[in-house]
Amino acid sequence: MQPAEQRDEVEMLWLMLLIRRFEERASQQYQAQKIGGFCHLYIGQEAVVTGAIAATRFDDYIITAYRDHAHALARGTSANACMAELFGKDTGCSRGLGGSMHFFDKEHHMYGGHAIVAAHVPLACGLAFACKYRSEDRVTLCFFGDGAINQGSFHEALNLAALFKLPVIFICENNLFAMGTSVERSTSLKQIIDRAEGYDIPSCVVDGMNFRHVRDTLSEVVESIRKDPHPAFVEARTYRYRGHSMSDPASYRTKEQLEQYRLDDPITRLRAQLTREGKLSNEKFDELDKEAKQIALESVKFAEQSDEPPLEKLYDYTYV
Ligand SMILES: Cc1ncc(C[n+]2csc(CCOP(=O)(O)OP(=O)(O)O)c2C)c(N)n1
Repeated sequence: MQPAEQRDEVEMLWLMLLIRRFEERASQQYQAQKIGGFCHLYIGQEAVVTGAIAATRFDDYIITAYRDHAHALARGTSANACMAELFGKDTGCSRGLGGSMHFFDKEHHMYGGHAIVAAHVPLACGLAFACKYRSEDRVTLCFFGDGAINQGSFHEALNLAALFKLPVIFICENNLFAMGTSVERSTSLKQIIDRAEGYDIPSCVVDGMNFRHVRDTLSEVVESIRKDPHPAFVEARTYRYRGHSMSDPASYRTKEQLEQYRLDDPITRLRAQLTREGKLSNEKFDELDKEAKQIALESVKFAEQSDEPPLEKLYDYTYV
């Protein structure tokens, strides 16, 4: 268990690189038809999950929607177990039975990976309720997209979280689109955080392209929750560079908008900050990037060489 302040920023930059290089490889393998089903990439949004992880302890719970590769990697699930899951192999973090949208790793307190929009928000309340019931000072981080905030389960969950004063942080990763629908077309509010105000839940907005801003803001939120359990809501303004999923050409947005966000890239930004402060040389950056690329490449080899789940296990995790 490492408190946030002790997490080295260079280590967190490396984590962002690992996430990016892993997903670039995943994209390549998807195109080569090694990965079946859906595959949603997080590229562009890396500062949100890494900032949140840097603000919390290892034993805090984390739960998210289907854009989940980064959350597992950030939490410490190995790239091998993640890539093997994408390949549907027995060595995957969900034993090859979950695929891209259902990463799960109890050992690292990562509770999924959920495909149904907003269905995991009440589950986050369950995790937080368990912590409060057991008098543990753990915080639950619940990530979801802007598309989730108009779902019934989201509202029911926020209401209960407020009533029961649950130690949960609802983190809306607002990447401006829910599939091809822009947030202005789907949400009646001008300010997403007003959703939280409706339930008397304190809220704030963070620059989701800026690792330090996410980490520092969330650190304060986490500290206040540990002292006195209560829910909080954070809107992280971010952007995904790729389409909604691998099969989406993203024709609903302009090239100019994409380029504008690329200029604000979270990896480039943290690299520049660290370089300016004399904490990172170009050589060190290249070394970190090379290592991240190597881990991603080796994860593909690992996944290729792993066995598929045996046929007799097909119904092992099926609930009727
Ligand atoms: C209840 C439900 N309705 C519809 C879908 C189909 N669907 C999959 S992703 C998605 C958009 C969600 O967008 P958002 O929550 O903003 O997350 P993002 O993809 O931007 O990360 C929809 C409508 C679903 N999975 N679940």
